[in-house]
Amino acid sequence: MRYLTAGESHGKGLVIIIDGPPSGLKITEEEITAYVAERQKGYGRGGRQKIERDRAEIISGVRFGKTIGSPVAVVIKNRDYVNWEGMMSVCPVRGNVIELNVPRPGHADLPGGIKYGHRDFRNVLERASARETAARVVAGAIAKKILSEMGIDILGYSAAIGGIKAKDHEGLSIDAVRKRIKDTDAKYGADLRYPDLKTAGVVKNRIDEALKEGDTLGGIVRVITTKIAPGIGDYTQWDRKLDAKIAAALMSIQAVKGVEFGAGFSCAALKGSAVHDRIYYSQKERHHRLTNNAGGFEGGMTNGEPVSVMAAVKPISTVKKGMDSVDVNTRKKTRTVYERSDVCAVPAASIIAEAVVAFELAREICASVGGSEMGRIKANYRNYLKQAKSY
Ligand code: EPS
Repeated sequence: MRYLTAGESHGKGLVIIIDGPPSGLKITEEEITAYVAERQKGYGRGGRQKIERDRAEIISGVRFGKTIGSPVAVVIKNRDYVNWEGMMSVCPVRGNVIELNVPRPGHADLPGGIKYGHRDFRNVLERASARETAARVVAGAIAKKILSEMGIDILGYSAAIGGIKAKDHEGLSIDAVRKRIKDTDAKYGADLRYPDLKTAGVVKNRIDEALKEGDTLGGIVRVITTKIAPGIGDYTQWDRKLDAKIAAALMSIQAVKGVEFGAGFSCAALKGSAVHDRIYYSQKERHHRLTNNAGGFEGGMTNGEPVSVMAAVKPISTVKKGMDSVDVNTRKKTRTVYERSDVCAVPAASIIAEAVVAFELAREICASVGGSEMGRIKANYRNYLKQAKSY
């Protein structure tokens, strides 16, 4: 399984082609749309999400509610396109175009302009925009269904926003984290996807402050799963390591600047005996661990424990109060231009992270146990799990 996306943020829409999905997977436009709509939420989003009502239209690969094994193509139309037709037209006739010649620090503008020879940075920013992730979440919707067929649950959430870290969530089960998020969001009337009632109020205030100051905030997103069969991924070649593929998928999300598994960077300061997850055996649980500093991976393979991975999301680079930059035509020092943007997109990033991790896991499990049809993959996975348990 693999996918490619296309589409500009203010163009006609987004397209995704998921190549090589298993056949026999039940999936509907409504299910994909519901997941894609989750990504649109999040306290701190800007005016754009009031315009868009992302709806997934399946173009191919699904018949009578089930995948048939051929590529699944999905389109999400941009409702905002009607306001941008003149600026974004595909026709050779130029509308009344206001060029953007001042690159924003932190965005793809300057290196993208140099690479593709554009001085109007709209040609870069339209594709570099995180709007593209709506399409990637479609792939995540399909991957999540595959995982659920195998009894694997996955959750992405905000572990920190604007420097405030959620407390005591690391050891909780997926269901317990979900409950905390629900309680927090209900209490504060805000979609923060943040599992700490005590500090959620401070987070909300911090987003409000950043909005008033014309600034932006980042944070940390965390993705956790239930237990996965050991040995998915491979240690025998560098590009077969599943944790590396997951890290690459997370790094490819707009604004992500760091990835860590389990205890991650904090391991570097500890002694080996304090880091490595001791191995135990019992008749009921077979080989198992009582800690998960490895984040579910050893040697690039799942080790039978839940996957636990975090990604650092930098603050959005479209800053309302402006930043120092240079007009690439006049070469004069100036301030960046502000059109519109989000103040904080960490809750949305947690859905995107969940989606891309789900895709890497589903792809690897399908390839690992073999089979092009969902029933066979499910049976193969169950059989593999049984063998791994009896090892
Ligand atoms: C983005 C800028 C904003 C965000 C956008 C990502 O869009 P606009 O310029 O239209 O206000 O809202 O994200 C989305 C549209 C989305 O659906 O997530 C950027 O520059 O990356």
